[in-house]
Amino acid sequence: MTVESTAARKPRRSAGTKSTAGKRTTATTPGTEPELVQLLTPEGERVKNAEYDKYVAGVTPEDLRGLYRDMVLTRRFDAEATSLQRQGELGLWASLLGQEAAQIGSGRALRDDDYVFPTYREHGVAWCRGVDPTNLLGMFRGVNNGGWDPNGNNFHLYTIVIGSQTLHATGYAMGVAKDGADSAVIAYFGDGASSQGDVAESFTFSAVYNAPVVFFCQNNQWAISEPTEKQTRVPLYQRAQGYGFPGVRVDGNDVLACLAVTKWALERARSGEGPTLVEAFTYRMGAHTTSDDPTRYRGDEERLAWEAKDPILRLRRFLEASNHTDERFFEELETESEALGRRVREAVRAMPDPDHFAIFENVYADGHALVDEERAQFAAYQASFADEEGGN
Ligand SMILES: Cc1ncc(C[n+]2csc(CCOP(=O)(O)OP(=O)(O)O)c2C)c(N)n1
Ligand SMILES: [Mg+2]
Repeated sequence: MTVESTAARKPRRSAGTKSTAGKRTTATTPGTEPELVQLLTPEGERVKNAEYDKYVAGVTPEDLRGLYRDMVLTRRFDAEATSLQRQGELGLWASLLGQEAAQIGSGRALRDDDYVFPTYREHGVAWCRGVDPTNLLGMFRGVNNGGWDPNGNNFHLYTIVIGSQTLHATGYAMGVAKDGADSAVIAYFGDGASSQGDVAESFTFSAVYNAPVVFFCQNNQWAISEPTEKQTRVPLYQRAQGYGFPGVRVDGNDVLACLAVTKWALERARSGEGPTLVEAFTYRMGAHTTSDDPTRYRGDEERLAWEAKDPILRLRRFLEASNHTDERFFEELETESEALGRRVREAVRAMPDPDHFAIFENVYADGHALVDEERAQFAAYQASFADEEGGN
């Protein structure tokens, strides 16, 4: 399976809108628009796809309800986290609003023994891996140094240094191959990260060493205030061609298509066919983080156009149209959502402040003179507040 040479330079907004139901989708012909794997239209209609249908052939109505539940609960958790930041309970929050299908579809394609290297926005994938959501909030509250044991759920700690986790994933995948295991590794990153040297290096290494890794790029159209056209002159998935592995663009707001394409890519990895680049074409519906104000650099029409392609709405339409569910399911889910919101809210407020000196204990195994000096300086700084209070 190959990706042919680059497509014409199209304006960003026209790209990625053309569905390829029933057609071979991984190749593009020069001069044509980038193609997009889609199994569910925004209206919730199931479209056939000769290449990818088989990867979701075993999906039952119960599985579909499960995917819907995952997306709804993830969105509810995310909204609660945004509110908690606004109430001063978290230092910062990076919302995944709009990216639920990309994360739940790819997250549910994974096996337990696969290993995930996320960015800082993969709350939906963390959910699929069984990481307790309150652990994510502890990190954004600044009361833990990461929040979970990466090996507990094969879900690495969040990485803020843009793109660096693709190298960690590649090295890990090379190790998996050396061990002779048939697990796969998946690295999440953004459209902005695709410009980083680390990502280019991981593409080269993974291709040359045939590493069992899936590069899952959520192209949410923005890297803080920079649009995707500032990152690339070709559709991102076509970058893979230059490295010698396949790339595919999937509708990132279609949970079924994300599930199918990721399963395909993981199977390639498991069977020794090496890396794959998946570009999930989606949209960051909220701010970059709670420190950002997107009204400074983008207009409402764009957001409204993407709201019409909402990932949760389209699956709901499909579930209703195919009689796979009833009103009770939605009501119960609403109750469950509210309970989740309450649980994380209470958990965050009850989190104890960490011991301020603990951070000095984890720098070197056997201590270090410089760290001792810094600890002493910090102790004096803290003591200065006590003096002030005493003096007043
Ligand atoms: C190496 C590095 N450079 C810059 C930053 C600052 N920074 C944080 S997020 C971000 C944009 C990332 O955009 P993208 O990769 O598209 O991911 P998204 O936030 O859209 O999910 C930047 C530049 C950083 N964290 N690390
Ligand atoms: Mg982005």
